[in-house]
Amino acid sequence: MSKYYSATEVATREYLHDLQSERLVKTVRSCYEHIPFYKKKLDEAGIKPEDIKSIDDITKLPFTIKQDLRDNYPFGLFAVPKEKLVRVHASSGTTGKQTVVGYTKNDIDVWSESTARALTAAGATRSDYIHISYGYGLFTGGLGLHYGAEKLGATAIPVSSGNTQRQVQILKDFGSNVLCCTPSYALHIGETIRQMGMDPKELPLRIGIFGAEPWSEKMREELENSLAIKAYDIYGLSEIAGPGVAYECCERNGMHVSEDYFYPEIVDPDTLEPLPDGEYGELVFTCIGKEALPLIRYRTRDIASISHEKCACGRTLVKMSKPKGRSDDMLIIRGVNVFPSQVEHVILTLGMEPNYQIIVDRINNLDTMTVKIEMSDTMFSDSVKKIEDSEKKIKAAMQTILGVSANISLVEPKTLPRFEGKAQRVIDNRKI
Ligand code: DLL
Repeated sequence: MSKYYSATEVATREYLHDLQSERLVKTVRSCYEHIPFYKKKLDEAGIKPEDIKSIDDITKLPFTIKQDLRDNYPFGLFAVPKEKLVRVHASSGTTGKQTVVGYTKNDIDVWSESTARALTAAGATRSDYIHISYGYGLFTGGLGLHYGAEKLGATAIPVSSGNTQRQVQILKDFGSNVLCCTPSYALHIGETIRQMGMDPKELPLRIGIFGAEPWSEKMREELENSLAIKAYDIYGLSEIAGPGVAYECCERNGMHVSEDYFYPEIVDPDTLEPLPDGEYGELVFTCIGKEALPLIRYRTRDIASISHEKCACGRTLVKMSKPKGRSDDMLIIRGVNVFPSQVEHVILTLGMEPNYQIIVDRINNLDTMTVKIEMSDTMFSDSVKKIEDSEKKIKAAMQTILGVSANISLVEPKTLPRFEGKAQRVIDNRKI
């Protein structure tokens, strides 16, 4: 059995360049002819579809932002008539209107191929049972992985999220080999397995495919120990397709982007100028193989870098780093930029439990950050003095690594919320 799902994953860079060029030309023409929003935008920028001759011309094109989808809510950016749509999804979003995305039959094929690539890259095969605990519904996680599992020829187990004890029972009884869910939910599943008196090593589970929210390398160790598996990252966003836009291979040092369908760029979030390989900036995608919603230079707000370095797995597709956060999730505490993922890194490096919450306030015009961290059962039985010493140690590490001081509060085991979908780790009271 091949360790690649499709030949394009190992195609030459020249082949990819030609394919991307051909697809970009076609996409821009379609956007201009079928989407009034893009016709207006290109006219205003003084660009005609004929000006785009190859993928190298992409930087001539204007950007698209989430507000554009909201302004054209719900179906205003679709390039195809309603009859050609076979599915819609929507992103939850914490503020404002939902963003609605649509797919033709071909779009579903493209997307399923991307998730089938992700599953294969993580080592799943058609003889595996794939337990999918991402939510099914308007969220793209559940159905995205589901179609990929079926396309691969594996057996999809569409459990969706919730009722964690039942999830564990199914993992055991059905003998699931691959678990797909958010990393925070995976932690909760691990905890529940032990609470139910089982040993994760006795389950046939080998692979975890975790995404939809940022997670650190330290969290990977935590998850691999907790569930006795190998954990792989998967990235995606509904506006571009859903999960599978990028995925980790056996090397697990970056995610291959399905750039034959989703062309990535990194730009400086302030100047919008393209940044070279290795530099962190805002990730931007252009859909070059999609019919219903072919977004041009969509600004994801995710902060990442890309690299064209040769990957030992043999795939030639460009790799993106784990996103270190979103430009809109970045906290500015007394002028210092702090990403929740850095806080997570400090906590896990010091061997603390992976359940934490960050609370930001403004008291007397001064920003304050409190990090609540759950203690393990053993730590909870320590003396007050020992617990206070640990708080001091974490506080000092936060100061050194983040460059800003934080109040640390160690709380009783199992008192912080658990999450079934995306974790909400930050409570920013300054916005209220
Ligand atoms: O979260 C799609 C998805 C489902 C991806 C299942 C992976 C697995 P949205 O709800 O539109 O779509 O949210 C997209 O989630 O812009 C990132 O900020 C974040 N995100 C997704 N995957 C990752 C990841 C789905 N692996 C937004 N690491 C994106 C970090 C991620 N952040």
